[in-house]
Amino acid sequence: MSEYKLHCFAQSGNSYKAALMLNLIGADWEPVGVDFFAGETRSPEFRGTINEMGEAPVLEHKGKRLSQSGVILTYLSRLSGKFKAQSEDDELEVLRWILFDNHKVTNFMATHRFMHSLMKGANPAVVEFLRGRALSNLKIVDGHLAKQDWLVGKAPTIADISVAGYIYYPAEEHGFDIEKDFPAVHAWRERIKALPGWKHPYDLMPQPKTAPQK
Ligand SMILES: N[C@@H](CCC(=O)N[C@@H](CS)C(=O)NCC(=O)O)C(=O)O
Repeated sequence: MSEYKLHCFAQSGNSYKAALMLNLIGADWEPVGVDFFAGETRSPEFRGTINEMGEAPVLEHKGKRLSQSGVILTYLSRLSGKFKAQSEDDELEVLRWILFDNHKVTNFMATHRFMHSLMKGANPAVVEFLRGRALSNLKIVDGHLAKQDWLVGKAPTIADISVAGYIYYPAEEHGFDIEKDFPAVHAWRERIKALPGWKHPYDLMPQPKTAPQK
């Protein structure tokens, strides 16, 4: 039996943050597939036994069950000593970027991608609004990364892993030309890709039993 179990599914960039971290630190882990498109995260069973918040990822380790990718990343970084901030000030910076990621970068990129390419019948005005929000937040990240190689300090941290959750999915899914419109984000995602243990989300996590509707 593996040391860590991660409840996740291939299309989930939030799950990817945790899966990628597990792979980058060389952890002994296995995925437990979540049938998201069949509504598993909304089921009473999932909410009652796996995560009351109704979300993937969920990490199981030594009797603990953790959700929220930022919490999982922090936990794995503490245990492994890897991808940590190098000072107390940088620790706050890491937290600042993880919160910004959850609220602004991932939130809008993921919701836009879902409505743009993974569900049927989305309202075009809503999709356009989400696209604008995602673009303006990516621009902020691009501006920061034009000045430095990593989001915080001089080495990769869990802040980078968090913000990178959705940037490796195919362009036709998220709808952005990252290489052309966000060159600093593109160069940074190539740096992350070069880290030992990096894998694409579709090679790291299981496809749900039920396919997206679109
Ligand atoms: N802030 C959470 C977000 C998790 C999240 O939204 N997960 C999505 C999949 S990417 C989910 O499970 N959504 C379930 C639902 O909306 O029913 C995290 O970082 O873990």
